[in-house]
Amino acid sequence: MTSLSKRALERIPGGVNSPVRSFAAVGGEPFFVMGGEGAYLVDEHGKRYTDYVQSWGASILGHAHPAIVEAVQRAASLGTSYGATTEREVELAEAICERLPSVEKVRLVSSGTEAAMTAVRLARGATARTKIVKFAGCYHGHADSLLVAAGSGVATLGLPGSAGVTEGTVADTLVAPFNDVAAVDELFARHGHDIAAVLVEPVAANMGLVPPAPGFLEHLRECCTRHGALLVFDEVITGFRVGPSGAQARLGVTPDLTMVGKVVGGGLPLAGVGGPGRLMDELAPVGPVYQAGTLSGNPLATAAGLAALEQLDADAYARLERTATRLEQGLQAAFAASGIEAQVPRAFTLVGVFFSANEVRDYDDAAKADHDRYARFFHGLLERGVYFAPSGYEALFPSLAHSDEDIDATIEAATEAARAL
Ligand code: KE4
Repeated sequence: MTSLSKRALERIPGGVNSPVRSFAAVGGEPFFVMGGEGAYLVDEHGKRYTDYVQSWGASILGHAHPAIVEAVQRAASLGTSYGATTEREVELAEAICERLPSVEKVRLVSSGTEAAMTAVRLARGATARTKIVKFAGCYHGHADSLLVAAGSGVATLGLPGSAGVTEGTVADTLVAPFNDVAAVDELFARHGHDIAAVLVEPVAANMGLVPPAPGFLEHLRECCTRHGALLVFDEVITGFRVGPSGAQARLGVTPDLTMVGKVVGGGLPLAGVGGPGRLMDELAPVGPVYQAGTLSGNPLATAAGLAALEQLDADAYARLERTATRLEQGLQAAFAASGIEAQVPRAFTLVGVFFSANEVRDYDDAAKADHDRYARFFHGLLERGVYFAPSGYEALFPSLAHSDEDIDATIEAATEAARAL
C-alpha cells in the first residue's frame, strides 16, 4: 500500500470522498489523480490512463479544456462566492431553458442529490400527495428517501437501502423494476391517487447502461398524466450528454420536471431542477416549498457550465456519437474475438459493458451479469493504461477529447484483456 493510500485511509473513511472511487467493487488499490488533460488522467506515479469515467460524465469536453480553465480562472479572480445573485446564474438559467423546451425556469443547486431532493419536495408540495415511485437500480443521489432497496416481488414498498435510513423515511417510496410496465400499472392501481411523482433516469446509467424499452417512458408519461402525478426525468447524466436537449428530446417524451447536472457544471459542483414556470414558482421565495443552498449557482461553477455548453454544438454531438459507436463496435469485436459472452449497450453517446449472455433490461438482469469477470477486465485494462468505471454498475463516458487513435488503442487493450479473462 502506498504512503498516500495509508494517509488517505487514516483521515478519510475508506480513503475516499465517494465510495465508488475506493475500487471496493473491483478490488485492488485505487490510484490517485495528479492531473488530467483531455482524454487522459495521470496518477501519482506519472502513469497515464485513457479515462472513460471523465468525472462520471461531467467532463464531456475532456479534462482541463482551455475554455473551461480560462472561464474558471477569470471568475475566480473576481471572488469565489458572494451570497448574492450574479448575472452568470441568469445566463446559465437562460442557456438551460433555451436547450430544454420543457424547462421555463430552473433552480440551481450543488449536486444531483440536492436536485433530486428538490424535485421530490416540489412534486409533493405541488400535488399535495406523498408517494414517490422510483425504479430499482436507478440512482438519484443519497437523499434518505431515495436510498431505497427494492423489496422482493414486482412492485413494492421501499426498504431502507442503507444503514441510518429509517423505514419511516422510505415508507412513501414505491419501487418497481425498470422497464416493467405491468409493475408501474400495479403501483398506480393501488396508489395512483397519492402518487406525487415518478422519478426515472430516462436512460438508466447507474445499474450499468440500460436503455428504456420501447414504449416504457411513453407509458410512464401516460400514467402520470392520467393520474395527475408528475413525471420527473433525472437527466443528471443524460442531460446535455446524449444531445443538446437531453434524453427527453432524443426519446420524444416530455417530463414535468427535469434534473440536470454533471455536464452543465463543467466538472464543478452544479446541478439543477427545471420545469414549467407555474410549477417552479411553488419553490421559495415565491411559493411554499422551501429549498436553499449557500453555494447554489456558484460563480465558478456557472462559469464552467456556460463554457462547456458553449462548446456543445450539433457537430460536437455528432462527433461524440461517432466516438461512442467506435468504442461500442470495437468492444463487441474484442469480446467476440475471445469468445467472451458480453453485452455492449449504447444509448447515443453512452456505452456500457455487461458480461452476460443475455440482454440486460433491469437491475435483476444487471445483478446476474458476471461482475467478477468485469473486475478482472477492469484491472486488465488498468494495467494497460485504460481506466473504465471501477464498478460493473456504471457507464462509460467517452469525451470529445477521445480521438479515433485513443479508441483504437483502448480496443487493442480490451482485446488483450478479454483474451486473458
Ligand atoms: P451527486 O449527488 O453525486 O452529484 O449526483 C447524484 C446523481 C443523481 N442522478 C444520477 C442519474 C446520477 O448518476 C447521480 C450520480 N452519479 C454517480 C455515478 N454514476 C456519482 C458517482 C459517485 O457517487 O461518486
